[in-house]
Amino acid sequence: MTVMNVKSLAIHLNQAEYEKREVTSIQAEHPEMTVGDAYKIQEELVGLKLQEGHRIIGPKMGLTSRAKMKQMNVEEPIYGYVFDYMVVPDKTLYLNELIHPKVEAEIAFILGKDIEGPNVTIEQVIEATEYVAPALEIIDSRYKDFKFTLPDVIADNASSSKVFMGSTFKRPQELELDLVGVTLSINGEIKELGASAAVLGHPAESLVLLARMLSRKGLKLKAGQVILTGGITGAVMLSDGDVVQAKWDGLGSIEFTVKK
Ligand code: OOG
Ligand code: MG
Repeated sequence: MTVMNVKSLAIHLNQAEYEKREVTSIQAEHPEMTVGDAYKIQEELVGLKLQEGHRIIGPKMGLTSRAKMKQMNVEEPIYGYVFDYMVVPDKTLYLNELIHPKVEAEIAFILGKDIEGPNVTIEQVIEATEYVAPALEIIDSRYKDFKFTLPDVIADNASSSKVFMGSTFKRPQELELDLVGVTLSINGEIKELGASAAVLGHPAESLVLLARMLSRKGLKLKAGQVILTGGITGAVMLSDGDVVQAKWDGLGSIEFTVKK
């Protein structure tokens, strides 16, 4: 894939996000696109957003649980970036700002120290983590019908769209971090449930893997970043009027309403 292709595809995906417009699979038009090309497109897209004045909250991991891999038909964890403008300040999600949003329950890590290198351990991740907190991620793939290949979804910033942060912050040592039960309900009915071990056996493992992936590019996880570790269960499609509530054992709950 040429440098020109990489630049124009990043602009294409960025515009699709801002115009809330579905696009066709890039892979379908560029069968040659590799995972490496896709991360180059993502990097370019992140650069565009930074130029526009947006700030990175942190990188995020995606497709870290079997439930997510199965649902999306993609077999490999990926990363993307969450920006300041994606954080929802109140308790309402507006559909007119989105294409076809889904919600997923996650555990966020807030770092007190940098994490760097290909061989960090879970213990080092926990030691570098100031707090863990619950988060509901809203993913909104820019691709038609939410269908994509692995390179497609990487190029599209791992479907990043919005985030609701919870208000319960715990020190990582205060919880059995792999045994956090979670339920995700819509209009009072449980749609998905699971335990945090669904994320690579332990959600801190998600940061181990992220640090490894970033280290290949000479990058690291930085103190102050808020890092989403990936959906514990499958994601749930949202419609007008939905009242969404998720509960995490030991980490409180998050609730929001979906409006047109
Ligand atoms: C890709 C993003 C996945 C997660 O937590 O697994 C993700 C997608 O499913 O569209 O954010
Ligand atoms: Mg996610």
